[in-house]
Amino acid sequence: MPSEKDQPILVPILGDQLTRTLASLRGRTKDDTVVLMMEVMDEATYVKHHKQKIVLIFSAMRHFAAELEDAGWTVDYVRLDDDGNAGSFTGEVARAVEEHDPRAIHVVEAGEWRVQQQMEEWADKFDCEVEILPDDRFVCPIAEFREWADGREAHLTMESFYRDMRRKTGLLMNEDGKPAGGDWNFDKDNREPPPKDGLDPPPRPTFEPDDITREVIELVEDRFGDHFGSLESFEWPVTRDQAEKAADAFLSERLEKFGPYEDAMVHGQDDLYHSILSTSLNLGLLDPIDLCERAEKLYRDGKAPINSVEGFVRQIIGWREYIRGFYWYHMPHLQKANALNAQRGLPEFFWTGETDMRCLADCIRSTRDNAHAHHIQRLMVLGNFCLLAGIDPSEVQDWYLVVYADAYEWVELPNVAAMILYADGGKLATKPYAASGNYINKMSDYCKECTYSVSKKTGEGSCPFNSLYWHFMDRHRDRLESNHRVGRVYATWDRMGDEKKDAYRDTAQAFLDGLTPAGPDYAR
Ligand code: FAD
Ligand code: DLZ
Ligand code: SF4
Repeated sequence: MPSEKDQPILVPILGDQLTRTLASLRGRTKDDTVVLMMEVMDEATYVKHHKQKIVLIFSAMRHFAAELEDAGWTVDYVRLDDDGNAGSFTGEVARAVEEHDPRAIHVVEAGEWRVQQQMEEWADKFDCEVEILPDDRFVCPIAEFREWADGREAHLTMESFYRDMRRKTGLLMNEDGKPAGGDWNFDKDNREPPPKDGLDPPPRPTFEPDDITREVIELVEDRFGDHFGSLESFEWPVTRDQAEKAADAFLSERLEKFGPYEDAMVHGQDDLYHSILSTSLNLGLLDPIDLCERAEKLYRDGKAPINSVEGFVRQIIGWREYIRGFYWYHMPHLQKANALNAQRGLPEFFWTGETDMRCLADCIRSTRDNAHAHHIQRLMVLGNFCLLAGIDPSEVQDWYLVVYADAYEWVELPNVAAMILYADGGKLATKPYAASGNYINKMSDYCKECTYSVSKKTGEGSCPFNSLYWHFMDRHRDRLESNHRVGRVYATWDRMGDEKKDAYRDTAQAFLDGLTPAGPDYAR
């Protein structure tokens, strides 16, 4: 029997915990620690993730393990195809406990509720102490959000949370305690449509697959060839150095115009001025506060305007933190929320991209080719469609979790269930993000070459968003009419004659009846 002194601490590091300063590594000595990293079938298949997402996670994990080993850590790295791979986190921790006989397991809490449930069983399952540490890579600990949210459940507005995070971090705060630039929020300066002569953003840096990534690409083609998405090109940053290069390029080349064109959409231009840093942030390759401080410095040095810098900081210490807090506050019931009783199956074109609706086709193409679409495409094209068409939240949740390389349930689920589908009944959004074709036409160049006519409201060839919008408003009148932010829409509806109303209802119904549902096999 080895003495306790000889027994190591086992430190499992999950696929989205690739941070050298992770709480479970800090303060540990290399000679009495075994790091455990696990590629497991359960995680690769609980939904059929986009192929690029699996390549990204496995490749980033393998690079991170190599970095740790180079730095002198002992890493027990389990590859997907290793003999005896138990296929699950708990199964692999059990094998590691057997092999290394640790005196304790130190692990950082999981990003996802599902995985956290497994972790919480480890103390009973294994004959050693198990310590689950808070994930302090976020600004707002889960317990702090709970305290903030308790008692104000009906008014969990992002804006008041965001101001608290500004005060807490000191980001964009002046010495007198007032917000930099004289305002907390420059949202009104974040809504420029694309100019008529187009936009010309510098391309983001791309990263050629090295030997490690190429090996993973082969594995994924071989084992997950039937999953959604293209692997024709794979350009994601998979190491901290690459992620830093991507961040440098964003801050120096695209941040300036990030603010004004945050909500713009242009056919075939997939990135515009967005940072495309969510995959690196969520894997732990970039530190969110460091990124915000660098953006703030550019503002303080007069190199970037306040509407861009504030907009970017708001997305990260506002939305990203708020969404995470909201997830843990409302789990597990958020998964089943369906306040609008939406029952329709997800249309098959979400997987094939085969639709004449040019806006949707472009967003789905970008999603398939890049495992990415930018925020306003996810919200106001894809999300708006699912809301208006009444697609079952569980099918929409699966789709978003599968298709985006940055998708983990903690960030995907609140955005889908609460932000786009209003399935939580309005705890997150004060009103549904419902819009007709007008909005898409104003903020993009999609409509000018679409088969459908955005200016035609009903009947053959009319933009489906136009009739779906009124169909949605009409069928949810009971719930929405009393909402003061929506109520006046019904005054417009009531002014329409019966014939016009019926034309909207009939056009939308015919469109909905013509949709082919995808069925379950694409996602699970
Ligand atoms: P930028 O536009 O450059 O924004 C900067 C950063 O802010 C992002 O990298 C991200 O970390 C953060 N951010 C911005 N908006 C949000 C938000 N609403 N929630 C959380 N963080 C935000 N983001 C994910 O990381 N994973 C997801 O699975 C995901 N699913 C989404 C689903 C829907 C329906 C919607 C509407 C949004 C979703 N988002 C998700 C948020 C957002 O669309 C992406 O973070 C963003 O498009 C990533 O691209 P970017 O890095 O260029 O972001
Ligand atoms: C998404 C994913 C995939 C595809 N594969 C793994 C894996 O093999 N090993 C791993 O550690 N993590 C993986 N992940 C991420 C997890 O599913 C999960 O999202 C995070 O651990 C957050 O709880
Ligand atoms: Fe989309 Fe309608 Fe515009 Fe076509 S006309 S691109 S369907 S909003």
